[in-house]
Amino acid sequence: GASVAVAAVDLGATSGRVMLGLVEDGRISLLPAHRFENRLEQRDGHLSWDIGALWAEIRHGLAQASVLARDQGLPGLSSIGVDSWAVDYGIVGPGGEQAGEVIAYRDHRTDGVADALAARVPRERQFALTGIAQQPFNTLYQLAAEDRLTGLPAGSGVLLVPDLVGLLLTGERRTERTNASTTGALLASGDGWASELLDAAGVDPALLAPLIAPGEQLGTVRPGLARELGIGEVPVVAVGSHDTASAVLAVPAREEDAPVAFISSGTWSLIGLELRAPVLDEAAREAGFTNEGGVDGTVRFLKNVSGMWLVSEAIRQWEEDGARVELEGLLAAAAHAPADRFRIDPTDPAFLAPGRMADRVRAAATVLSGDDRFPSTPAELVRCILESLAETYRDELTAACRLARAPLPRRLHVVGGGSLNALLNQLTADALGVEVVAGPMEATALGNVAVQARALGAIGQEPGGIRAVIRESTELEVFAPRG
Ligand code: LRH
Repeated sequence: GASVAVAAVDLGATSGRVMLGLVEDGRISLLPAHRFENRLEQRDGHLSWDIGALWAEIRHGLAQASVLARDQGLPGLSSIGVDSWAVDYGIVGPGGEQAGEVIAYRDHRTDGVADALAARVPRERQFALTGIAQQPFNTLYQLAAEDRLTGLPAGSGVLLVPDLVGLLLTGERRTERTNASTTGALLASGDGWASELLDAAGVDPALLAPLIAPGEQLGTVRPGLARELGIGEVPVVAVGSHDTASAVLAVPAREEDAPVAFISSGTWSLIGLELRAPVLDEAAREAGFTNEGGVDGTVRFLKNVSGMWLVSEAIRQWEEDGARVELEGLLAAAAHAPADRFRIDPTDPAFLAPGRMADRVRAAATVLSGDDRFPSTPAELVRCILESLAETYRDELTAACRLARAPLPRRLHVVGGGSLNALLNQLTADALGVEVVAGPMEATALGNVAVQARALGAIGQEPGGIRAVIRESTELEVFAPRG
């Protein structure tokens, strides 16, 4: 039997899952305990997440994971870790009760806020302090747009989504470091908050919970909840609670591949390099790069590119209009659509908001060749999106290497759900002229499990130890550049 079993709760923008991770003989296997949908909803006048519904799914998933662990002949779960998409937060009252909706980062409330804040703290200064790209949805700008912080009772707080789940599980309040970096208010050194920025945004630092690092124990599952779920008072361990931090930890690279080039491909495509130190110069800021905090003090120097969001939102439009569309068929058709006819810029913030995405992509497309004025069929539109993504990957990875003064890597690792997109992988290999290594697709859950397993002693502490286990645990597909 396996030596330890842990549960990874992984919440994405379109779906969530609770996975059972079994760790034995230097390998991890993942068993899905529960999968569920997640979606943006208009609530109280804002695009929001249904945290109540997610919490119900998480509870169900943890109970299931514990049953699965016992089915494997194990005593139950040895620990639990939680990750989710970055930047969003909930407000909690003194007793830990949720105060109002968790507003989603694609909501319009931050329109113009980054510019207003830049009038108080120049953009150059913000970047020099934090190393974080000034995207409209950074927590700092969401907090600056927040009208619910004044008049809160003493003892209230603000918690990022995975930390909010951690509070619900344990009653403890902490801010996990990797996700804290995405707020745009953490010092690039990681040594605490940039109080100058919190001041400028009108945020009382007392609202923020103390930091916790991946591998540290947050607490244990509250007794009443443990009984309800039948899981025991299991430890909850901080992991790379930013999904991208967990995903990049699970890139199956070798130590000698440094700096590791990656795309974490999901709703977003996060493309860049894993570095030892941030790149804080003006050229990096001007190019729109960010320095996110990783597990074990690594830095992800990357660019946010709209990824499968463009495709999934276009599909949502076609379905609203009564068509029946399914991704696999669409990709097969796109593979046969004529090449190099249309382009868009998938880094354009105009694609941030939801709604009528097929129309918006069509209107934004520039014509490279052919007589058509815009992509007309779904296959042409998807081909336009994927070719544009591949070209953007080439440009952004090249830029990342130039800015970090690193050579172009010999291979590019693509992890996450988007790594299943063979057409995109091949287009990427062709555009870059380097090998694309695809997988694992459940990188985020694997990274989450791996940090817990290491904290439990089931994975060694040596550098590269986690990645060696990941390489043993996954099947990869390699795409060689053509032409
Ligand atoms: C991906 C992700 C990404 C962030 C965005 C808000 O899920 O966490 O790293 O930039 O969501």
